[in-house]
Amino acid sequence: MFNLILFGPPGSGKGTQSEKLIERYGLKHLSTGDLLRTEISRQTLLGMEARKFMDKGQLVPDEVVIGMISSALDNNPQAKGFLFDGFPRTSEPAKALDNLLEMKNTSIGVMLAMEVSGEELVKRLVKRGETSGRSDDNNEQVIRARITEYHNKTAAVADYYKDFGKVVYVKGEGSIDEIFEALCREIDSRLS
Ligand code: B4P
Repeated sequence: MFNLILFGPPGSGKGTQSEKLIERYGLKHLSTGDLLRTEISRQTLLGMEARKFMDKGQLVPDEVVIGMISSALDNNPQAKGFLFDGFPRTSEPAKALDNLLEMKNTSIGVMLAMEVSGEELVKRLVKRGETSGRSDDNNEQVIRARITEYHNKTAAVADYYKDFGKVVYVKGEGSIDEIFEALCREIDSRLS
């Protein structure tokens, strides 16, 4: 089993690259953003609670996302590996994820961290907001709050994996295909 984390600030291209990576490597895609948006569209209690945070550009509480990921792992016993997109975003879920994977006799193979400048992130998300219908994309103040939240709370998650020698930084600016090939080179060097 090969598990990887695609890491980076909001708008760095995690969702975009995940779609291509799961196709090439046959991994199961677990995007906490997508899982939360599904809960919101179904108007579940979890979704209603999550929405209060997401609409302000804040992170959803740890226990909510840990519970969601735990169920997703249990619901996919046949997976060849998992691609975690947008999870973990704080250190507590990072430790919880390690424990959950250990129970399945597996672990994180690599964290691929995409680096994109702040102004490019805002530009991409404002543009996506013109068509996405996402309430967290259609207001520049909320977009900037998400980026601040990333620097204050999420960026440190890379330090946690750095201690295990598992972090690789990849430039997240350039064409989608160029970035994809750079990510694949890193994965291939760990699979061979
Ligand atoms: P997410 O859904 O995870 O999404 P994201 O960070 O906004 O975007 P992503 O990096 O996937 O960018 P994308 O490929 O779409 O999070 C949304 C919210 O959910 C969070 O703010 C938080 O509230 C909550 N949440 C999610 N997970 C959580 C967790 N674990 N814990 C707590 N809360 C959580 O790309 C963005 C745009 O750029 C697209 O329009 C794309 O077309 C464009 N783009 C991509 N690559 C490009 C390139 N190379 N050049 C130009 N444009 C590019």
